[in-house]
Amino acid sequence: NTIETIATAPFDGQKPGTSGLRKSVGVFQQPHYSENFIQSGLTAGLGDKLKGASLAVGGDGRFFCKEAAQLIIKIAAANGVSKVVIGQNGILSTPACSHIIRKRQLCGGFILTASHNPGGPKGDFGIKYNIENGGPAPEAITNEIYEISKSISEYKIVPNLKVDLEKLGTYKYKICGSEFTVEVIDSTADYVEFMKTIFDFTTIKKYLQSQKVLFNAMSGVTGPYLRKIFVEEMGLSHDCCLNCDPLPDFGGKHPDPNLTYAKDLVDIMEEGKHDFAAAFDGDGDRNMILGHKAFFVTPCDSLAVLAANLDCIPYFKENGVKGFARSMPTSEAVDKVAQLAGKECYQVPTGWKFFGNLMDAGKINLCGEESFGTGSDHIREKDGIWAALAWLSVLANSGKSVKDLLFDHWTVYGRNFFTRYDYENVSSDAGDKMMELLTKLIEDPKTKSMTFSDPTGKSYKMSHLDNFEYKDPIDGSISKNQGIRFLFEDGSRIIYRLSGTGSSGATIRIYVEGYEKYANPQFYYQDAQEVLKPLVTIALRTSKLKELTGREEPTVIT
Ligand code: VG1
Ligand code: CO
Repeated sequence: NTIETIATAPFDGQKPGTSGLRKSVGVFQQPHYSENFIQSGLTAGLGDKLKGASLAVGGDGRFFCKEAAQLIIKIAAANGVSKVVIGQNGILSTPACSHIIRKRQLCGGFILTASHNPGGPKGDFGIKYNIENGGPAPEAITNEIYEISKSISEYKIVPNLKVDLEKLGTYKYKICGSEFTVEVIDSTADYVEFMKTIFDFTTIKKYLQSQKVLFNAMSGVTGPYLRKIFVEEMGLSHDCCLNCDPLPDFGGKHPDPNLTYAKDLVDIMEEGKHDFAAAFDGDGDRNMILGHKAFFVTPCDSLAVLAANLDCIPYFKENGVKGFARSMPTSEAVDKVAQLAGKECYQVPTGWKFFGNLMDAGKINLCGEESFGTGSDHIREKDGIWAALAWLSVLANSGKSVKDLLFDHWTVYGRNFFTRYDYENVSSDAGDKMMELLTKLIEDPKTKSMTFSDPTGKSYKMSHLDNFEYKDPIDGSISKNQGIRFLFEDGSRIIYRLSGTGSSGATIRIYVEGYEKYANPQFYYQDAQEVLKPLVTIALRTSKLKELTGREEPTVIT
C-alpha cells in the first residue's frame, strides 16, 4: 500500500455547476480526469484539515459510481485522510449522505451523481463535494476547486488499495505508517431511523390503511429506502413501489420526476384509482407530488402548503419554525404564508448550496425550489422522501384530499400561477446570444418604464428589472448573474436563466409567474397554462427565443 505521486495536466472546464461537476461518463473515464477533480476537491474542501480528515462517500448507483468510489478511497488514503464512511456498494441517496456527514460529524464528503440526468455508459456522471454541515460546498470552495483544477500538476494515490464495498464492516489499512479506515455501512439504516424521529410513523401508517398510494423511484436510488419505509415499516404492499430496483442506467430513461419524464406515473394516476403519488429523481433529492386523478402540485405550492402546515410534524413541533426560504425563480407562494405567519422568508439564487448558511444560522427551517426540491434543516440537501412523508403527515392531519388542501390554501392566500419552460440542449451560442440580448434590455433605461402587451391586449407594466445578485446575509459573500428578472407591477414575474447542471450545450429556463386573488374561489382551478398565456407570449417574444434557438416548443413544461 504505497503512496504514488502521479504527474498530471489540467483539464478544461472542471468548474462545478449548480450542483457539482457533471459531464458525460466518457469525460470522467479519461485517464486522470476524475483523479484531478477528486484531488482538487480534497485540497480545496479540506485545506490544512486534509490530514486526519474523515469523509462520507456515496452515490446514486449510476454507471461509473463504483469506479469513482474506489478512486476516491485511493486518493483520500494517499492524502492522509484517516477515515472514509461509504454506503454499501457505494450507494447513498444524496439526502442520506448529507445525514451521514452530520450524524457522524465527518469533515465532508463526495456525492457521486448527475441527479436527474440520464445515466449509463452514454449518460452523465457527476461528482460533488459537500462540507462538514452536510451541504454542497459554497461558491468560495467550488471556485477554489476550479482554480486548483486549472493548474494541477500532480495527485496522490494508493493504486493497490481496493476495498470490498459489497460487505458491511470496518476495514483498517496501514498506509505509509498511518492508519486508514474504511467503514462500509448499510445504505438505508441511518436515514430510515432518522425519518422515524422526524415524523410520527404511527399516524402516517394508520392513515395509509385507508389510502391507495404509489411511489415511483424511477429506477434511481430511492427504491430501497421506499421499500424499507413504506413496505417494511408501514406495511404497504410491494405494488405501491414502482421502479424500485436501482439500475445503473435508470432503464434508459431520464430519472426526473416531472410531468414529462414521469408520465407513466401520471397516466396511472389519471385512471383515478389512487389518492396520492410521489416520484423521486435519480439521487433522491427531488420529489413530485400528485393527488387523485393526477392532480399536480407545483413544487412552489408544495413548499407553501408545507410551510402553512408544519406544526403537525413532530420535528417542527419540538424545534419551532423560524423562517422559510426559496430560490429566486420559485414562486412567491411561500412568501404569502410567511407574511401571514409573521415569519422571515429569504430569496436565494438557484441551487441548494445557498440555503446552508441560513440553516446553520438558525434563520430558516424549511426551504424549496421550483425544480421539485423541498427540504428542511434536518439535513443540508433537499430531500425527496422527506417531502413525501411531510405531505402524508399534512394529509393525515387535515383529513383532506390533495386537491382540497390546495384549494383551501389558495382561498386563504391567493394563487401564484407558475410555469417553467425548459429548452434542453440548444446550442451554447444561442443560449449566450439570448442572455446577451436580455442583458442589453435590462441595461437600456427605456425598458424600465415599458408596458408589455400581448396580442389579446392584456398588459403588464414593468416595476423592476435586473440580473439577480445575492448577498449572503450570514457571510456577506456576493453571487452575481443569477438570472434576468422582469418584475411587473401586479406581482407577475418573468425570469430567464441558463441551466448549470447540463453536460453539453445549453438549457434555457424561462420561469413565468402571475399572482391572482379571486373573489370567486372556483377560478383557482383554472389551468396555469391558460392563465399565464399572455405572460408566456411576452416572455418568448421579448427574448426572441424562437428566432435564436429555432425551437418552436419547449422540451419540458412544468
Ligand atoms: C437545477 C435546478 C436547481 C437545482 C439543481 C440541482 O439547476 O434548476 O433548482 O438545485 O438543478 O438539482 P439548473 O442550474 O440546471 O437550473 V439536482 O436534483 O441535480 O441535485
Ligand atoms: Co437530484
